[in-house]
Amino acid sequence: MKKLFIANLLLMTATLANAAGETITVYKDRNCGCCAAWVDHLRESGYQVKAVDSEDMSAVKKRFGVPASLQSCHTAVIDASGQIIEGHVPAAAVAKLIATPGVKAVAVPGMPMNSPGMGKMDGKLVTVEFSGKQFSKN
Ligand SMILES: [Cu+2]
Repeated sequence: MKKLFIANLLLMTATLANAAGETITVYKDRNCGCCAAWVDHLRESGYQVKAVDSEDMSAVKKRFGVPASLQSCHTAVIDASGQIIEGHVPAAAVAKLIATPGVKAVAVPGMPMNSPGMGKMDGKLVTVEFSGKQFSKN
């Protein structure tokens, strides 16, 4: 029993350490203030972020296959896994995504005021998979 507990603890520590070291590339318009605020949120949460200013965000969304109904301001890619993050997805949902390799892409559509980079979180922010299925609530 105790052994199992320690094994779980080690696994958790490894997962957290992994998440913290992860590099994420964020594509955004240079004039997008809430995109920059989301980049800060990721950095504060321990991610390495490479922010790339793009002149043509609709081309970026096309390239990564973001469904029109789920689009937001910025589009990001977890470098190691190629998983895609559309919009103001909270760091907790990003960590869950990294821990769930079977899910290829998640989104917070639009620019909800209860999302990081937009406003104060209230525990009701829903992150969805590109299929539309709920992935996380933060
Ligand atoms: Cu935004």
